[in-house]
Amino acid sequence: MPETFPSLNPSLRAWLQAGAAHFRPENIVVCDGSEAERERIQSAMVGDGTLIPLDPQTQPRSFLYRTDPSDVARTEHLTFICSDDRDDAGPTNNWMSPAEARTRVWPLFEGAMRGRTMYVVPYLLGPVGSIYSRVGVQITDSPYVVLSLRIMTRMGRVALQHLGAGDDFVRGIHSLGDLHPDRRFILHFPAEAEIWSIGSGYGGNALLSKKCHALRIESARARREGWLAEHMLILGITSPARVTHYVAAAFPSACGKTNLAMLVPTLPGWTIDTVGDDICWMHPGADGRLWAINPECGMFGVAPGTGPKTNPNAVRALRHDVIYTNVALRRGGRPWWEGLSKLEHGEVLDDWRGSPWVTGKASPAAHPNARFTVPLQQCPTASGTFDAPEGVPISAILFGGRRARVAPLIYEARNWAHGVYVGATLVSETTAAATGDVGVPRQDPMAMVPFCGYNMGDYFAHWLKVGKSLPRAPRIFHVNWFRTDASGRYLWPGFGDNIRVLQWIFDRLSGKASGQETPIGVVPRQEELDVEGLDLSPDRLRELLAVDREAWSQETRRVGEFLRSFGDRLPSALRNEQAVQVKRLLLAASHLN
Ligand code: GTP
Ligand code: SPV
Ligand code: MN
Repeated sequence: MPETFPSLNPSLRAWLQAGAAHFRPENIVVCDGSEAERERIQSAMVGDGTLIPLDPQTQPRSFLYRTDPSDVARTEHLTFICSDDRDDAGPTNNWMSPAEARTRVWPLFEGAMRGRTMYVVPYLLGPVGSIYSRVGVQITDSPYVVLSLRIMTRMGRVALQHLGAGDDFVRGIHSLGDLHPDRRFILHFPAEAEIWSIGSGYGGNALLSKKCHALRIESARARREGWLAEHMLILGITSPARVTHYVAAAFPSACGKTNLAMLVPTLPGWTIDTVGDDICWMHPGADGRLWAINPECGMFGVAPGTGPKTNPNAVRALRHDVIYTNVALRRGGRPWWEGLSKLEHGEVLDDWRGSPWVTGKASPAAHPNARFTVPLQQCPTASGTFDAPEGVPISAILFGGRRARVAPLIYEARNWAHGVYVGATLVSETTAAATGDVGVPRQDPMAMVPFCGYNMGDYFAHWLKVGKSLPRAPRIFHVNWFRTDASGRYLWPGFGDNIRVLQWIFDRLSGKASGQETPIGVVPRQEELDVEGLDLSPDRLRELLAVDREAWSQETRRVGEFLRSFGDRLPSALRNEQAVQVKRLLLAASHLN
């Protein structure tokens, strides 16, 4: 094992030396991000059977990776914020004292890399040359993580160039450990800008650049510095009149960000520009607007449900150079998942675990949280704006979730403070992106409950403060593509037809649509929504836009309890918004619109 890293800057070198002494790897590789390095790692993994090459004719340079069956999604109950004061983590985070982290978790790293290679992965979050970009260095003993980070981030030499002689980088240590859930921990030290992750090789648990760094660590830094690090897609939309607006949208995990970020509009003359599909950093600009960059340059997208009808742009992006995780495999080396294509009757596949699976079997062939990892530039609607150092100006922010009932298709907040209340009271049904029950409604403010690195009461206050400082703050909307009828069918077609909802947002921004006031905000008048060509009766449209007083009164009571859990950290402005909503609902007629 080499004792020095002659080419690296002294603070990085010292940290790596201390790490290597504790983890005791057999080899150390400092990654440069080159094509040759990628090929070396790939062929070693193909050689030892951990990476399965797909059909080179139809899936060039694409591979399947299977994770341990106990390690298939983020594990929020094993994810902790390690701050000195428990209150700084807040009621929505797990907390561990730094002292306990040292006695309980640090020893798990001792000798954890024995017999393995320790990869040192420098990465840049954000465009090259942007003043908003940040450097991280992840130590990992998983070659799959290295290949994934190479797609998700600007990795290697370019990151070291950004760092230069400086000390300002986020330190991430990651080891697969023994992959046992009892010895799995994902710890964050926001004050030290450090991440420790052990016992998982999956997604946000292991690609530390993503949720751990770009959200949990950076949200805490953003609060100190006056900007916002959010779980949002970034999308540019151009109307037939050639007006362009950029929007950012926060939906919880597996609730439609990647899909909305690359929709194929079903209305003629509209075009889109995919800037980001998961994470968004927004800074107040000199012009009084919020400017957004995507810290990532790849997508780690949900495979099931992605097909030529629902998301043709994703299917096109997946033509080559993809790493698939936990999808099924057709004989002949083509990947498959529920919603991709029709199988032949009686066709036998390997399921996500590698066991034989026959069409018609009740359990899915692909894991419900199976993913594709692919460079953003392979998305046909990514025009390169994601590389712009200054980012894009945001006209509207959307909050949304999966709600079978209650939440209408779209409504607009009355102003910024009300919009923060709408975001803070977001409810969505849980999905397979995290372990635990699926389909249970939960409070997920700004879709950030799993990702906020500090007390969310303070986070709400920060949102209010940022908005106050903006002369041209974005307008705030709430959307719900997932409302169902009595038989459980989606009322709204979704996907490409979501452009119809975006069109209403354009009409609100230009002043063309007056909408209709309700106690929860402004909803479209039925005639303001273009539903031409849809198989949608006026009754169903009415149901989609309905705001039911009884349902909303119950909802608002539950929301009140949730907000009270923040105690005196809850900003008084949100307490006021809550009181206003209660009052408006009391005064309203039972049929609100
Ligand atoms: P994360 O990567 O976990 O943060 O997820 P995401 O928010 O990017 O969700 P994604 O776009 O990958 O969608 C998750 C699931 O929701 C997929 O199975 C999609 O097919 C489905 N979905 C996305 N958009 C819509 C929509 O407009 N309508 C319906 N019915 N389903 C949708
Ligand atoms: C999410 O769960 O919101 C994701 C996938 O984007 S992961 O990277 O696993 O967090
Ligand atoms: Mn996500």
